[in-house]
Amino acid sequence: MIHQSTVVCEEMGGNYAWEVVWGGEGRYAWIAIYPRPSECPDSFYNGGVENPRDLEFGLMTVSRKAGPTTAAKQEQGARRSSAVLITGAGGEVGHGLICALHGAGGNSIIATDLRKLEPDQRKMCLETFVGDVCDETLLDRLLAMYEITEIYHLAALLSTRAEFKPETAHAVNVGGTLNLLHLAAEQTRSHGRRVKFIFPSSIAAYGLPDVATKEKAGAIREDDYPSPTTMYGCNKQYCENLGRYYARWYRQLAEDRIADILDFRCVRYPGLISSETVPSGGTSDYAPEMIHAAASGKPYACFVREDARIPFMTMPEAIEATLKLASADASQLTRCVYNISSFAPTAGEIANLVKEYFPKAEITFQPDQQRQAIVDSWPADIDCSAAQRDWGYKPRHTLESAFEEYLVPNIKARYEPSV
Ligand code: AKB
Repeated sequence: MIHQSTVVCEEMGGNYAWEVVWGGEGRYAWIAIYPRPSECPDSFYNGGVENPRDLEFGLMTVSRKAGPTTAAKQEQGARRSSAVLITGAGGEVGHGLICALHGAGGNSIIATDLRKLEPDQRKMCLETFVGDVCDETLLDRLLAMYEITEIYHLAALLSTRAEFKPETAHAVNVGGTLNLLHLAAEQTRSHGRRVKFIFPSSIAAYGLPDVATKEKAGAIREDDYPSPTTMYGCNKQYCENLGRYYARWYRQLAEDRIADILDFRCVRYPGLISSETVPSGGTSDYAPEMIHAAASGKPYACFVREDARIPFMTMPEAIEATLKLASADASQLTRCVYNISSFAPTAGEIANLVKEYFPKAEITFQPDQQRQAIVDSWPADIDCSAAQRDWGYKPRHTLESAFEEYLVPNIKARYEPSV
């Protein structure tokens, strides 16, 4: 039996066409709510009502209730295919993650980004969506078609870019994450399997007050120095807490609360260096920029001092570690947030190695005081012992082996004309 009319949905703040799907269990029914009647997909359940007769009166108010009936669940499951969602998939990490998940087989990937993904990336996905994580209609469209079991929420404005548009950064970095956490929780509620939410945080979540403290602190632990000085860092720090809240305490006073509704796991990335892609918008970008400039025969003016030190790792290591955390046994995880990093060189040490491999490299140091101050507020090194203990994280490279085995061969192949 199908009804169509208009309801005001409290949590979605507007008028929507609706359809009733009888769950077949006494007075319980599911309603489906769509943005516009013309866009009604086949299956899109948003909530339940205890007395379906109430729905026969056209304009009314509903709010989300307990999980779907068995019959509704079966009907829904039969119509939507399950998928892993990657947001911000067009960025550096997304690029590597799509390849790795696709390569591992068995993953149906759906991906979103502000821009259309490259054709080779699109081929590895079941479907790709161009749009903003702040756009709830986009997220609703995804849910109309897919049952999401795992989310890698990568979309973010990085530390340098965020300082030019802090409010926009907040809207994307926090608002977008909130949307995705809500989506994940509602997915668990709808299909009954706890959604895994993998969130990349950053060393930007730390804030050391001055260079002397930074030097003295050495390798710091996850809970040390939690007062970031950048909008991006504040956003990451807060979203780590939001993730923890959704995982453990979401709607803690509601009668129909589902305990531990999300499986939220987070890594704090150091600066990342890829041989495939050149980053933009970050403050740790000087390391990859220096190497790519040298390989492509361009001079490079480094925007931090020679003695500036922060932790780094290669992109393949970051992807490998992210997937390792994602597949770790939940019972072994003693925390939500983990440091990971492989080496912690100064900018001068990176430049010296670049010059060994590319003797013609022209590298100068022309520090930008503001960007330098951001790097000075980030730790010189981080302690990864929690990740090692709980899920077996192990760095693969030293700075030297990263150059010798990964960066130099791949970057040379990328920039040197093939003969
Ligand atoms: C940035 O520089 O903003 C990022 C980061 C360290 O998270 N690469």
